Amino acid sequence: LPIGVFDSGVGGLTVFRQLRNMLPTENIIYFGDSKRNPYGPRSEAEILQYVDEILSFMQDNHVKVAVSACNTITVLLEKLEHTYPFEIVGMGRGVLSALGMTKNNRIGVLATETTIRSGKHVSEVVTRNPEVKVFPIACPKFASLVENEHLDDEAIETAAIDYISPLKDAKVDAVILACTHYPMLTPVISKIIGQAYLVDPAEETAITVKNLLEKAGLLRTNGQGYSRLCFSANVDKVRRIANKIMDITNCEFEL
Ligand code: DGN
Repeated sequence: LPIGVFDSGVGGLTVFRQLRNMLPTENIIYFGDSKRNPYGPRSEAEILQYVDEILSFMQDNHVKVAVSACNTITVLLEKLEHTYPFEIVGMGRGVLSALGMTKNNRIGVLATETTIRSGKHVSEVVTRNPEVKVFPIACPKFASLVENEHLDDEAIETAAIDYISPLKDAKVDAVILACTHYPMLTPVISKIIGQAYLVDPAEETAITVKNLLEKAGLLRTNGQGYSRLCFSANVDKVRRIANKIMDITNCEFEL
């Protein structure tokens, strides 16, 4: 049985690539809602309806676990009304990594508006260590720019300067990339902010999935994993973006 991975678009590919590195024998089915993204500015009710549709698709494909490779969806998961015959793993928050890396107790969080509004990253940091000062920044333009292939050009740099400069001024030395699109922007973000450590929560999320499957006795232990990457629109564009950020052998892209 495959692992299901889903996002509003291409962002979840940064989680997919971690899962594939960590679990190369697993089959993975990915769904990206490229027709209806970005989800960030949409209402909660709308996002929840789309997520239910995606999870039904995952159920039809008999996944053994589904991974919400999207922070915006993850903060809403507890509000889902329907239940499914598999566990749904949300994005890790990256808080322990950030706390482990910061030396000056100043941490930045970059995410969509919905994720920032939820306040979850800030409250987890402060609960764990009240001494730390957190600087949350919503980056409404980032996900759409990435979906439109602006990974390393002037358009993304202009947007990034607006969002990242306040973090540089605040002298944060660790930044949580709390939207799965953002690890694709690591070079641009680093260029603006300088030395700060960038946390990609995809790694801890992949570890959670691995532990869960191991415990349930559901790990596939041999063979070469095969991946199907399904998108609701723009498959050619998506394949180009995927090809920029990872090795796409053994991946089939479909509409
Ligand atoms: N990649 C999504 C996230 O991690 O929040 C955001 C995508 C979007 O629809 N804005």
